[in-house]
Amino acid sequence: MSVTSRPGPAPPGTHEMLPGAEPVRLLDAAGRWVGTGTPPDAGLRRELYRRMVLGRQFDRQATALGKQGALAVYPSSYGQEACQIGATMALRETDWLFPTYRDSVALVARGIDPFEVLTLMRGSWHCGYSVRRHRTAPQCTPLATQCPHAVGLAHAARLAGDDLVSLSFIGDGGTSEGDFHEACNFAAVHRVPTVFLVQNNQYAISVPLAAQTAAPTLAHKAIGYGMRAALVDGNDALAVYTTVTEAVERARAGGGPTLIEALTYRMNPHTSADDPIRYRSAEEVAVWSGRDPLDRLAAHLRAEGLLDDATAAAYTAEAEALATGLRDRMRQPPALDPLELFDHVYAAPTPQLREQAAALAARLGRHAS
Ligand SMILES: Cc1ncc(C[n+]2csc(CCOP(=O)(O)OP(=O)(O)O)c2C)c(N)n1
Ligand SMILES: [Mg+2]
Repeated sequence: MSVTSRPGPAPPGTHEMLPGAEPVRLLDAAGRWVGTGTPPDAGLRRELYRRMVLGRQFDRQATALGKQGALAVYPSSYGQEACQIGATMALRETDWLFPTYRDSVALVARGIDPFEVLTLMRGSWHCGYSVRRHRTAPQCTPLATQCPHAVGLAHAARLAGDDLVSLSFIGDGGTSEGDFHEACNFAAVHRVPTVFLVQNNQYAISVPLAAQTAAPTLAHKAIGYGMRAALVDGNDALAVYTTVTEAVERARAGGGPTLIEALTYRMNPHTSADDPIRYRSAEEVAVWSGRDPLDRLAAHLRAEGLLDDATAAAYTAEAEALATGLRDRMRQPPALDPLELFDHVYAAPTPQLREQAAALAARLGRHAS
């Protein structure tokens, strides 16, 4: 079937391929509803907040475990909870999520066991959870490689008649990669039911956005591919949830992909191995700590009578129990066999890999398999 003859909603007009002049914002800095329509369902807003409280505590605990040496590395989600959880909650269970190393909190919000989420960070070659059961790909460390995977899976599913949408997370730095370009182009040409969510946290390790792109915003890149664009306040959980939901449901209805840029900030170092004092100012960090996504949603819920002290205390207690349980289970060192590193690289190992495996085995005082 030719691309142009495909049935379904009309392709986007040029104006829809450009982001608005201002990011979509539904809650102002004090948490007041400033949207034009009605806010999402009250139960959903509360659940969003609950998962953000759990996510933040998970992130705190994982950061501490990283400092204690229980994790090889941990890239924190602190400050990006509205992006990760708002977007994840816009998906159905049957949809697929393609996360990066940054997105552990999204995985917890998706219902994956927090202990399993950290398996990769403990040095295992396996991501720890069942990818198929959770419809969540392993967290990708090679930048942007998750994007063609997400596009390919959604394209194949549509050809097979399966009703699903894929969502890939990507960082601002990742948008400079060839894989991102190829994924966007293919998705737009074939009107693949997929959504790209760029978490623009302003830095790619020490590289600021201004050194990453000359585009007015990352969302402007959408027009180059012919897909819809949206720019959203990434610290406004309701704005992220609503924008991603619209994009996901449009993709499901045959309306093609959307590129969403969420403006946010990484409050912690890039990973436990980074020193951000060398490349960003305390003043800048202070400005963003005044824009905390949990504080904003909590203020909104309290003003609307959707959150009282008892409920807030129950969420905190649940989050602390999650962290304690995680810490306890982390006491056991992971059962890792360094030689497994070579097992799944190719179906038939190359001579070079066999040589490397033999060298490692010799160092370990063992025979290579
Ligand atoms: C293909 C590739 N090149 C380089 C790296 C090294 N690297 C790891 S994280 C990172 C920065 C990515 O920044 P961004 O996409 O903005 O994501 P963030 O870490 O800010 O969430 C780089 C360059 C990598 N992992 N993969
Ligand atoms: Mg970044």
